[in-house]
Amino acid sequence: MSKASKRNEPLVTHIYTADPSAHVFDGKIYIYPSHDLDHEKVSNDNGDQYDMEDYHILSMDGITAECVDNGEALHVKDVPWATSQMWAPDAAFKNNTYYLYFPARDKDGIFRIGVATSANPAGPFEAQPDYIPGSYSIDPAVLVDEDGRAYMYFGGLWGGQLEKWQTGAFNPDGEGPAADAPAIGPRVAELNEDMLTFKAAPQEISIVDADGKPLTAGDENRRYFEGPWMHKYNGKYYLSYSTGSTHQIVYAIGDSPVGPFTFQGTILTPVIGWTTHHSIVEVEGQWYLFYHDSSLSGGADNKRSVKYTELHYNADGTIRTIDPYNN
Ligand code: FUB
Repeated sequence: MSKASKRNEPLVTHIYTADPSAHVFDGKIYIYPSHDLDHEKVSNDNGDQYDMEDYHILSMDGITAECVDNGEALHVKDVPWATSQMWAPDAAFKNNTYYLYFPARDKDGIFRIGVATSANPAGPFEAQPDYIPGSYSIDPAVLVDEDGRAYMYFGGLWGGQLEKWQTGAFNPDGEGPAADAPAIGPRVAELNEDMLTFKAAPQEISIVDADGKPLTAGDENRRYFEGPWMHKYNGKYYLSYSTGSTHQIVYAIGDSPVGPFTFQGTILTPVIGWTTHHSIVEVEGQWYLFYHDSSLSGGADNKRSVKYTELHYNADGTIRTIDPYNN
């Protein structure tokens, strides 16, 4: 007998899942999560505890339908350039092909972003022999815009190594800016028609306050940390992301897919566990937030579970803040 999926409850309980990127492909909901392993690893600011090896893609025939685990879709051993830490992925559809984008450490321990392809949204996926040239850091999220142009948003501080790329080259000793200096922004790169390569070097995105001033590195309640997501609503571009150390999902709005974006407010208040990561998708006219927390594992940071809840806009296009334990 199939089990109905419910708001704010783990979508699957037989494995731990995190970092959900949800899409509707061919009328069905597909969720591309990280697959947290049920093992003990040293926990530190470098993210060594997130020692994932493969991806399992989840799918649902409708928002209340049973959530199905489609099995292993890609394993690190089948990615020629990658060695470890298969972190938050995303997927896109174009050229009659499904593309799975994922970060992992290369042979030098540097995070890069790879692509794997499939004719089936649930996989299995076949990895390209090398990572995307010019890619770095973590947490890719891809928007295929209404005009067919595709953009990848990515980047993460601390374990995600974004501080080490401020000059455009990898500096293993790179540190974040001073608290009163502009914060490091996420990156955006337009993808070529092949969806496998960048059109040009990634650009840093500017996130500004209501007065047009860049958010500062010390403004930890608002500045970018990791986990970007891009969606469009009423012709505007909504960039949402995690603030990491202050554990919120927040958002900023812009008129162009590459920004600048003006900070708006909080979408999701802190969840159980250190990380918070999300995606936003419209299913049959209703918007949903997919997110994760560590409730199922009793709070273990590296054993998370994917959930969803409804997301609502106000008449002015702002998003109503969600308290995941009281909605
Ligand atoms: O799952 C590993 C990392 O934790 C992700 O890449 C981050 O966004 C955070 O959720």
